Amino acid sequence: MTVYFPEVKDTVLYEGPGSKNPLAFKWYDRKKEVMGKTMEQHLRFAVAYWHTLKNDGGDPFGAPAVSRKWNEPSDPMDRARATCDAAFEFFTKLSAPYYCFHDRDLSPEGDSFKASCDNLEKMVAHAKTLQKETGVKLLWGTANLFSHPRYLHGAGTNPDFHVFAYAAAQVKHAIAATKELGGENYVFWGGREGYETLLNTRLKQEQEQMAAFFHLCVDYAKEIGFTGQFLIEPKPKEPTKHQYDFDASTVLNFLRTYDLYDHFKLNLEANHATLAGHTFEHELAVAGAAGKLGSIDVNRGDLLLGWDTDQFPTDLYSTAFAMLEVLQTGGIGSGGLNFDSKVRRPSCDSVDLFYGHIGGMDTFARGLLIAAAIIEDGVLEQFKQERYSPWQGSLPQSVMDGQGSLALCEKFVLEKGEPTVKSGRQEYLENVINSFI
Ligand code: XUL
Ligand code: CO
Repeated sequence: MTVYFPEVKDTVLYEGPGSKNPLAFKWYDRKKEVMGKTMEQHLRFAVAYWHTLKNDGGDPFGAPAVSRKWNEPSDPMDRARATCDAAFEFFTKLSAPYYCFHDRDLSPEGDSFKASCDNLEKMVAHAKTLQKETGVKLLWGTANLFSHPRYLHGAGTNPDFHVFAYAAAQVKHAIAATKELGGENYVFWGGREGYETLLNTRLKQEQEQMAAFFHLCVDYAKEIGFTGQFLIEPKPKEPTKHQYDFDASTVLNFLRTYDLYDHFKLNLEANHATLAGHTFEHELAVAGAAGKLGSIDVNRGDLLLGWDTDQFPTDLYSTAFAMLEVLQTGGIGSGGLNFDSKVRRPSCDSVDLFYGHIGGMDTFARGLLIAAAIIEDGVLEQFKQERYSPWQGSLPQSVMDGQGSLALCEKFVLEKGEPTVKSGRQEYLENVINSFI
């Protein structure tokens, strides 16, 4: 059997914060209990097949820069099988419990639609065998409806019904593949579902088409008995200038408008949040408040660069704030933390893939510990309780219950006079957070 990562001899293990071993976890101790669940149960890490196995290091200015042993076979299906074998060796050595894939990462596009479907079916069978052998599970599957030139005007939002139908047919197979592999969720990221210029675009029609597309998917999942959670992944721009799934609020509004609300939750990505001008935790909080926090793509952007750099998460503040939202929402259910992250182009060795994931897993494990300590201490909750305590009176309650009136508020003000201005104590609270980090 070919070994694709000979530089990593054994499974990466937890050795504790004092370890100097770069191929060991310093914080991710998967069986450690935190607030009643193990770290593994809280974090549900997944490896992204596309970045980890398929990223060739090419960028708009340069050729593919990494050579991977699994890319050596010249026949596309042999290459796909070697890639899948390498993938499962990687997942196992990293002790990652889950992975995520697009249909076209797992299997190559064929000469016809039918040939592409046959390729996918063969690779699903291959992956299924490896899942059984290793115990690694599928967090979510998705369809790549954005790379092939046929989708250059979008998939579900395409002005040509022929392309819409092609995308629908492709997604049918991707959902079936996800079901076959026991996928716990299915993700829709609207790759080119947006527009470049209104000069050639019927915005309302495109959004209605997208909704119709989702309804077809909901019907199909019901028809075949796929019970995994459907997720939409918001992103404000890139590849199109205006993406219809701009951010969490926009997607929730879209789902309500088109009678799709009950069928979807959200998959929030850190770097997409920052591209939308939000913090990651803002997007998680918006989804959490609506009961729609489904899953998370963990990465980070670079605040000096305006695009989706998909870097591995290394910022403790960001992971602690993210895990605070996750814990306060009661967890992510069938979702997980998918590393939609890639190593930088100059990190051209296969072992760099391990360093990226180990760092990301440790940073989130530490973020979890910090968030749990803050919650257990109760300092933020006590502060908020005090801050909102004026809402506990009988008039505020009746306002909340829809029984108030402007006249009753006026009466209240006439009795109470001028409100006392109170500090939000932001700097104090930031100092408190630092004492946990
Ligand atoms: C693109 C992105 C995707 C989705 C899955 O920015 O994040 O990789 O996660 O299609
Ligand atoms: Co993503």
